[in-house]
Amino acid sequence: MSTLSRATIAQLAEHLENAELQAFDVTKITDDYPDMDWEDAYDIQWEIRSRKQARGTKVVGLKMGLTSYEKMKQMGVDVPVYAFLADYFNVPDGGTVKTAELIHPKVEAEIAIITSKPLRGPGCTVAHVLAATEAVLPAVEVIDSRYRDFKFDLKSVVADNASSARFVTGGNLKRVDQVDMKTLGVVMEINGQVVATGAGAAVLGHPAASVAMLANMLAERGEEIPAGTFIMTGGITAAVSVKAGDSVCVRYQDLGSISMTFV
Ligand code: 0L1
Ligand code: MG
Repeated sequence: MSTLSRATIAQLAEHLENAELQAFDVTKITDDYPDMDWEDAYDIQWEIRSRKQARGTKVVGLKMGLTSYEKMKQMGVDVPVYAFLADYFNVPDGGTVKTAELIHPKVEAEIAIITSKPLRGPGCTVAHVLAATEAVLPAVEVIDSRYRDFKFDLKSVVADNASSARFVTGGNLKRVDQVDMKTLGVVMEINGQVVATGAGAAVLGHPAASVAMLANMLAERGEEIPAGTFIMTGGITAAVSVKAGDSVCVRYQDLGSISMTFV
């Protein structure tokens, strides 16, 4: 049940989207709207999505966030969230990320999938996800909360499209039966130094569990995951801050590597 009026949802969506587009930080929106609920938070996120689509931006995928215990501990929260990926978030592998367009970027190593069939909850399980996975591929997310010093609560994060900002994908695409997503290892390097390591199981025990949760969360709004959807399943490690001049390379067991430079 929503608590905010349509006008307030529209105004908060504009406020947060402006912060994203113009790279300025804001205070968490629950400071002004302490009674807002989960439906309000997702209503604001979906309104941001509609604003972008009305301007011709394409939605090119979905993501889950806060799916690893390390990440939940880092941010002091305890429930995963979902968000959408816009076409202009995508940076080519080996490309540059412009820090002037961002506030305080951090990078996360993730495993992504592409679905072959629609997935609809409630009751979507790892088994359904594995049977509907066309391909597994690596992805690195650049998150950039619009909230000052990454100080937020979960509802504020959801409204802010779960800090989505940029992502890079590439590497080697594998069929689901060619990789074990659970034991798949990743090594993140910044300027040649290893800064984080992990395995797919960090993501809710299995990255496919994250996709199942996404289908079940979307079902609460009567939505499904369409066939052919690119989905980033969530950071395997805690997020690592980056600055202009940094080179990031993430090496994935069986899936190759992904790199980018921050300028
Ligand atoms: O992709 C993510 O895990 C982002 C979650 C949002 C919270 C954050 O900014 O860390
Ligand atoms: Mg992420």
